Amino acid sequence: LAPEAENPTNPMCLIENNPKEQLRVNQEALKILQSIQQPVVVVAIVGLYRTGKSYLMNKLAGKKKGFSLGATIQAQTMGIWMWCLPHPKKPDHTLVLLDTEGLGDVEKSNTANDSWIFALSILLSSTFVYNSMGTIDQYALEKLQYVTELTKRIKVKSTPPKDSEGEEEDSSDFLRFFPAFVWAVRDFSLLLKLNGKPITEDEYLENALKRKKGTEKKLDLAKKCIRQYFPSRKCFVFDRPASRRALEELEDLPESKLNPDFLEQVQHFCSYIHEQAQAKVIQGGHTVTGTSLGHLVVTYVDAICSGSIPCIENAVVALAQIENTAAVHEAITYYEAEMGKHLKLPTETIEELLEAHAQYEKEAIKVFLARAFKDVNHEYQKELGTQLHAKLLEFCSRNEQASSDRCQAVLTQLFQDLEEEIGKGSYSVAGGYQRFLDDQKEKVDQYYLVPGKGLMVITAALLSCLTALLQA
Ligand SMILES: Nc1nc2c(ncn2[C@@H]2O[C@H](COP(=O)(O)OP(=O)(O)O)[C@@H](O)[C@H]2O)c(=O)[nH]1
Ligand SMILES: [Mg+2]
Repeated sequence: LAPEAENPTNPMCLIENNPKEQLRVNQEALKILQSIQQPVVVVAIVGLYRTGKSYLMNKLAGKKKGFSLGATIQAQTMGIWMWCLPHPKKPDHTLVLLDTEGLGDVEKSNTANDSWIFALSILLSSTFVYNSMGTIDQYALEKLQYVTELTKRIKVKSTPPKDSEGEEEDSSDFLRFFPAFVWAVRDFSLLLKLNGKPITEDEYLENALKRKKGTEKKLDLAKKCIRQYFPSRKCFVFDRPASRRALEELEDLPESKLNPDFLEQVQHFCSYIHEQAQAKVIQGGHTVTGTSLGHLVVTYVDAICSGSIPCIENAVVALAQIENTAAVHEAITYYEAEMGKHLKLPTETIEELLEAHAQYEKEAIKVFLARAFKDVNHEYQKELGTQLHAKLLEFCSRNEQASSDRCQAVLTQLFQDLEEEIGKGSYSVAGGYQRFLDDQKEKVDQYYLVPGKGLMVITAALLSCLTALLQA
């Protein structure tokens, strides 16, 4: 099991939004997020405070308690809360729930940042849930005003398109990287009917998003923006979960005390999200892990705090730099480990080393390509090539060294006897020199026969050893 699957975390504030302050990334939460190497399915929920968002997110987590509900929220930090859980349906994926706290709450959060919280929720999620109470009416659409400001809050490209049709192009660009959109309508009290005929929840939403004669321009724009930015749309309606008095203590109520229709609707919603919500993917089709989601959080919040508009392209470029550097490192580490494991130094021939290099170089490049993305002009792949070549040279010199060391050791052992004889003066007698030459030849022959000496058989070591003996 991956560590993240073993240790589901508790909800933590990831991006803090305190009154009169700038947005701030909570470093502790960031660390936890960045330790997750699995792909992430990111579900964010946004909507006015006290509309049952946290309650619904706890249902998605499959837990009775988790994100604090309205009644207990007083002491909590406002902003975007994060909860990382093993995905209940997708093995090797982590489900990241992002709950927003305090939207529209003038007392406890910095409402000037509300539209940034809204934009960040879109930028970071792969499924974006908009939660509202009652029906999808004028009021609910008005509260979705942030969606009409999105072009002021999110930039897709670092340079604006030059042609006059810029705006149109911009919105088509927008939607390619936007999350799937889900509208959750709570305490829904209408019958799902249109002109007397039963309709689905999705049809209800689509009908509400249609242009209608006589609607305010602002509302029309909100509808148009939702239709344009979110090509994938779903709607879920929920009955009121319990009697008015029971609502306060909803999270402690046994299921038997809840409206069975509500329970079924929650069940339906949860299985849809668990089965259909996709892992987050960014430009270039690269799947986002907890680690890279953490980088995105930092890049976007930094951009906002420095007074600029978060730009998807810039964030992806920054992410690619980090990921591709890591991919080079991972590939080199792989190459070194495999060479170390399979290659016994010194090798008998240089070909042996080169063959191993060719094989593990190929595999290392595969390791690199599996992780790298947006490697413009193969810049990082070239860097990997350079580093692999340097590693090869390093292995060659280690091979030579290992061979030299081995030869040296063999020689030392073989010639030990000779040196002892010389020391004793055994050859300083008549015919001694011839005997010395014979013994020496025998040792040299033996030396050549010892296996595993590698490339450096005729070594400087042997020559110097012989010279030394002659001088002795
Ligand atoms: N009327 C109603 N109240 C709910 C619903 N879900 C939860 N609540 C209650 O509404 C209060 C606020 O819920 P909470 O999930 O904290 O709302 P949030 O501020 O949007 O996150 C709590 O007392 C919940 O028990 C719902 O579907 N309808
Ligand atoms: Mg809440």
